Amino acid sequence: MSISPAVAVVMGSESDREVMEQAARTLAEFGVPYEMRVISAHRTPEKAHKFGKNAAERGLRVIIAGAGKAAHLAGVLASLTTIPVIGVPMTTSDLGGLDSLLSTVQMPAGIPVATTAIGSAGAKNAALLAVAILALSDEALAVRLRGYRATMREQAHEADLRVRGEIQ
Ligand code: RP5
Repeated sequence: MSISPAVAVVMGSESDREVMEQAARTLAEFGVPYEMRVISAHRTPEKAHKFGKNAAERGLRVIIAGAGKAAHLAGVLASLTTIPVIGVPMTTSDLGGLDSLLSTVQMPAGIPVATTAIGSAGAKNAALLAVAILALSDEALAVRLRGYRATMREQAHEADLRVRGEIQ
């Protein structure tokens, strides 16, 4: 029996896949069941509508939506569900992702989209934010998240010692 996904990692195009894999890898690291989908707000609007409408009853708890350029995917999905939507703006060749960032972050009042940094760092942080949301009602996951932060803190401390020449 397959475990039903708690998080959906949705992207507007397969060209977003490499970046959005970063979100998927991070969710996998934390043992969070997820699904990956290519759903476009403008190329497959009916599919986007159906996906957003059915998200909650399918048991999804968080949607991560990555898109580029006129990046309305996260906003469209957020308009169709009350589960939290995290938008990841893709880097673009013409405008460096500023187009995606503004399209994702500038939601008018009423329908929120939690927007991350542009590109891979944003995809990773979207997954970590999804983990933090799920960890509110999952103590085992909260313990893993605290462990992740502790490891990061330790690595940063070691880097400090290295640049100060105190360790190799
Ligand atoms: C958006 O347009 C996608 O999210 C992608 O980032 C961008 C370009 O898509 P392709 O033309 O590469 O399919 O819908």
